[in-house]
Amino acid sequence: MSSTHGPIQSHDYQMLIDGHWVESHSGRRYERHSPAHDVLVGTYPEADAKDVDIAVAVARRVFDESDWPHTSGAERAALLGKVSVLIHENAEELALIETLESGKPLNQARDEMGWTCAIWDYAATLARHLRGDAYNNLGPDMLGITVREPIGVVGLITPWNFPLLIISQKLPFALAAGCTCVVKPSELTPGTTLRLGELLLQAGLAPGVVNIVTGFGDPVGQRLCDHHDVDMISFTGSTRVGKQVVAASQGNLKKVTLELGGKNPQVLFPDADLDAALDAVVFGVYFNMGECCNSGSRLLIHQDMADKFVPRIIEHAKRVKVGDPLDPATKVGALISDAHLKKVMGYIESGRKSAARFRLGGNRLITDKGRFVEPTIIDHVTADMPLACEEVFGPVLSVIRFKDESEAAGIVNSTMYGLSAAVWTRDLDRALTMARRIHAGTVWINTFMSGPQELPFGGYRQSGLGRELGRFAAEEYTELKTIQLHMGPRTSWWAGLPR
Ligand code: TXE
Repeated sequence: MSSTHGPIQSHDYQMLIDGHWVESHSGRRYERHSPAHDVLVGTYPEADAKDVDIAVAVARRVFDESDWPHTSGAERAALLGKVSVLIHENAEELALIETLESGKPLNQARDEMGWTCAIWDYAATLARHLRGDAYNNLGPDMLGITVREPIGVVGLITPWNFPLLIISQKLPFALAAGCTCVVKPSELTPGTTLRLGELLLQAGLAPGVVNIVTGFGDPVGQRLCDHHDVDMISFTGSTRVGKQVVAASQGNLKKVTLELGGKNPQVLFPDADLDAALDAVVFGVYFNMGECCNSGSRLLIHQDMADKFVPRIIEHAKRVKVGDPLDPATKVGALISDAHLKKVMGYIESGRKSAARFRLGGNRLITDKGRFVEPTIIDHVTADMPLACEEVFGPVLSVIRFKDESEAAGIVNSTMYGLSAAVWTRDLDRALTMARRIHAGTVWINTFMSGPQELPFGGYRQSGLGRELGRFAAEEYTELKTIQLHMGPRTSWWAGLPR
């Protein structure tokens, strides 16, 4: 098949274990077809538990026996910086792989490459600043020191919606800390993670520090989570699987960090800059086809403005071009898979059976290939409906009306999630009061989904555990050790006891 971008080519990948590109031990492979074009775009080794065991054994040996965990922060920073340069140099190829495997617009994938480089650069700065502390206030004969040590072997499990960006929210920080890693990308989108493996070796990373195993959630991800030689799992994906990861971690009480789903509201008051809010509402819900943990899938709008403002949103949303992700004008590409399309359409159908009103879209686009859903706006959704409290992960906006701040805060906090939210108002008191009442890891005021690397990211409640990015991001991958130094004669245990 050919497209506006030329013929689409498939690539046969191998997995990375101990610096070698290998097949799975069974020799089995699986295929990926572009969800937008229905053509073969990649084949990959289909690993199982035995392949995971081999990769973990390598990561364990390299952590326990090699120099890697003891390299200086400066050396690790230099390596991370080189990787950033290599991602930049290969950005066009990486963006194309992402688009073909995921269905996301190519122009957006190109932007993501820039954001990815910025994360690797930021992690490089943290590598040089990881440090402990000293306690000089423990009395004349005692000095206390704390040191940060890499936690050990880390399993990194990633989803399909932002394959390279999400592994880059984990891997450079684990490397900054001196860990060794076994990476398991989503079975749907492993291409850029495997290409990243090549770039890591090209940048000079020692064999076995990063190993990449391709295959399905169970057995590959499951085995990684069960494994007693893995010291930590960092997982991004569904809340359902996040809970399985926590359950599996009990075997050896490994550390777990989780970045899970969200049902993120944008709360709109009449005094807001409405032009800015309009753009952010449409961007917030349709960006990456709505397949985004931060997707602004709920619009909470003040009842006094709803009847006038919702039609403006509809007009704006009608301009969002849906279709071939290789077309530079496309803003909404294909959904990731048939199963996911079914899930999204299921939520849309649940809306049709309710008292909610469809204002835009609500259908699968009729195309001869691919899986596309119209930008959809459903009005008069109420807080009890699945459309108001469950993660649709598609281009579907649920509009909920509220009468005052208290009611808005109650609706915002009424789901099991707590990832992010936005508040739109020019009233500073109202903005800060709302920001403090909202149970979410990030609250944007008068903007949406902006994420500088300096700011931590993660969820309250069932949206996750722990934080990514920010100045503590590398510390997540460390243990804190206390060292106590005693000076001079030590008081004997026997002193003062009757003889
Ligand atoms: O996620 P899964 P899926 C949400 C979104 C979406 C839903 C399902 O609502 O519709 O999750 O998506 C691996 N042990 N998010 O099915 O299954 C799997 O192979 C260990 C939100 O893709 O959670 C993949 O690598 N790992 C999210 C990763 O987990 C297992 C992004 C995520 O897959 C496993 C994606 C197991 N037992 C979906 N089973 C976000 N936070 O952005 C699967 N995996």
